[in-house]
Amino acid sequence: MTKLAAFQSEWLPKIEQQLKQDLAVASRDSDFSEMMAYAVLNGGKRLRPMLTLAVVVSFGQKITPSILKVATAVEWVHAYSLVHDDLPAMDNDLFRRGKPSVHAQYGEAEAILVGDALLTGAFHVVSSANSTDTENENIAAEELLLLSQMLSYQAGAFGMVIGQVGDMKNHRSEAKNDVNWLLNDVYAPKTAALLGFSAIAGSRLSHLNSVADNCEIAISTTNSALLTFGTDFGMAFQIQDDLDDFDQDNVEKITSLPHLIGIKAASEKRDEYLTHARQTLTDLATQNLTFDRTLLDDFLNFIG
Ligand code: GRG
Repeated sequence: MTKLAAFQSEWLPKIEQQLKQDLAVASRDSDFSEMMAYAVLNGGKRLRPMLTLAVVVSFGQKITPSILKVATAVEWVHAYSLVHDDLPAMDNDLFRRGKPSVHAQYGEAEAILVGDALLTGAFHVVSSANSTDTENENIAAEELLLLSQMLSYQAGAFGMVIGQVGDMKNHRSEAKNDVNWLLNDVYAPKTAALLGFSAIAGSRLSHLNSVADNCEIAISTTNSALLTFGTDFGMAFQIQDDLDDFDQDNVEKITSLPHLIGIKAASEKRDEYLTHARQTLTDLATQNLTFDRTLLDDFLNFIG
């Protein structure tokens, strides 16, 4: 069993439980809460919250109830993006994770509203992450504010949303369709930004109490290294997703990296991101004696 598999069997049920608990009271209307829960509790891998928690553990820190709650907020954002991405005006997908997509199940207007509520709800999750029964382990209010700011940056018009805008241009052939544009203006914001948030959130949450006995500049260097790690992981993850979906005969779908440069070159590009991410872990392990890279290495091995 890899370290990641053991970690997953311990933490996946806890992530699911946290999501379930928060979604049960997500709306004053129980039918609408049920729709929100349908969008989230349908078998996702929970890669993003798992990455946050894995980073915390890699720095030898304990996952407190507040940290677990913050880690799940990004899953609300991710779920909203999938609900809206499946809408007729976007990808028009009738199925998601093997079940009818939210608009197929409940209607288009409902799906728009479910997405809206999940996105706004994510910020409620972050801002109310502190648990009253573990007051001594609470996260400082300024830290929660900073994490909210980072999440909105990575999810919104500087991140995932603008990546989706790029993707739409791509489909309408308004885009330049060159490799750098696809990587930097579509893949990086659309997919890698949220994974970058997950990783830097884990780093920030691991260093909550260490400013006093560490140097602040070392902590901020570590935080940016984790942002880089999460972003590289996200880029490799997106390229792998494209390679898995690649269909040589489907000329309509000309918008992915393998279509632009072929399977071999796209695989090499994926490996470049993975190599860079491994180098980041090597640097972190050299600079930070408490850092154990094995769990994060397993995340990279999961891709290739
Ligand atoms: C609608 C604003 C807006 C954005 C949509 C995320 C996204 C942008 C679209 C989803 C389609 C897609 C192929 C995105 C690329 C990232 C990706 C591979 C998402 C799937 O993520 P997983 O594998 O999904 O983590 P699960 O189901 O495991 O949660």
